[in-house]
Amino acid sequence: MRRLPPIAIALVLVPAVVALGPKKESGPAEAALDRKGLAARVREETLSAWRAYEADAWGHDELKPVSKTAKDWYGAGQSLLMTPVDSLDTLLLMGLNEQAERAKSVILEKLSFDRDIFVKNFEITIRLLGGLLSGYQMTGDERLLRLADDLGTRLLPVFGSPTGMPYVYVNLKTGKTKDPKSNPAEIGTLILEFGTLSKLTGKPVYFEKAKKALAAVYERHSKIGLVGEEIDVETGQWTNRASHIGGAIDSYYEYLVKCAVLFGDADCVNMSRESIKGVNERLAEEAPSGFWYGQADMETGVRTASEFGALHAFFPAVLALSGDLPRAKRLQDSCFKMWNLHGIEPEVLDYRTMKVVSPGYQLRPEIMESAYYLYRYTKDPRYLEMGRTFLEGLEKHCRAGSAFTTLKDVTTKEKGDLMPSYFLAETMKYLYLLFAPEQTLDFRSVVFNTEAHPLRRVR
Ligand code: DMJ
Repeated sequence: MRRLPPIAIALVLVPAVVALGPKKESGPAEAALDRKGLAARVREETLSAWRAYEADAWGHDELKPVSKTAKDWYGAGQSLLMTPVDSLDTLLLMGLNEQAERAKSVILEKLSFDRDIFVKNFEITIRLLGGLLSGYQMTGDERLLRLADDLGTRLLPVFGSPTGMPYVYVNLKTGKTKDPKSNPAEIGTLILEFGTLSKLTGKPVYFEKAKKALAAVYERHSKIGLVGEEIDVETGQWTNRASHIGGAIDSYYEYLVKCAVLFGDADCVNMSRESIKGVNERLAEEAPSGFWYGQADMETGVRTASEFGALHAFFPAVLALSGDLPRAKRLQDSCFKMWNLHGIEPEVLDYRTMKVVSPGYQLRPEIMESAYYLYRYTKDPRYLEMGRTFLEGLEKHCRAGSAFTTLKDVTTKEKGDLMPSYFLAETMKYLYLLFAPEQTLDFRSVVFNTEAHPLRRVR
């Protein structure tokens, strides 16, 4: 595998980006917490969940662990191997080499993108393109890069709208596109994967299309620096003015910051700085229950809701990465409060009343991701303790046979029946990396895509 320079070096070479990286704090001494034992426990749980996938859903997209059946996103016979592709780098990082080898083999033998199906560009990019690229960078197996290049080529027609912003769906065989009503997250969460593909293949078109799309959202921000929840990619008009940091917008902010870090792109440095400023000025809120980020009209700034949930919990990580540790720490404390209300976090909470608005838990990783970033930057053992609480909550409430399942309701703990591919890609990976020795993965030498696939800078 080609060794690539750590991001730390890139930051020195690109002074504009330096401001985005927080200084490492000298934190309190590590608590007497059995990190080694916890890392081993996460690894065991991952192995057992993977085995359940192998036993009951092998070759399919995802496992339904309660009914012990499988889910294929695009219908029977159309599996795109979401779980193997999403899990490959997690298995490698945990040293589960036999399982990683089987995942890689099934990908190389069975994964074909020559399919007459409309796929969701965003999901396919973050899970499959991201997974293939990190898999390639970790194994050096050129066949994974060829698959990524083939997929990238088939996704490219998605950018064919008058504004350059992608349609929601693209047909992998015909290149036809559909659904012009999209959102900042689905439009703006492509540049890490497409950009890395450009660098690895020497084809600039991927980076250019994704950057044009990202900039097209940014250019349409309101006078007060906010973006809305839905936009028509053909007209460029906002069709929903609700502004927040939750689903449909979330990873747009994440990728502005990470584009600056991974590529040292000066436009992304400016766009991310301005965007995070708008969010802090207009959406942050001090409430009796803590420090949160709510919802406002993107034009007027009038507050429209005080909702925060599992998806919003990515933001402490982004704040930390952008250099704002004080806000990151305070927000993570609020997230932890949200988790502890019912021993597992709800999809949405009203932080003014502290009542659950949407009661499901989709095995989401964001809160673990933020604990991991904060631990890496501060070395404060409180984040390890948080991680242990998250792991115990998962084991207590989400276990389904030897795997894990979503919950329909965190207040009753009624179970759903799905182990989404991001559970092994993200949730277990971030928990493992939180407890594992730092040399397992040099945090500063990679940028994680929004599906937790670690991407290395390519020169
Ligand atoms: C993942 O697919 C990604 O993290 C995405 O950005 C948001 N949703 C899920 C996890 O919750």
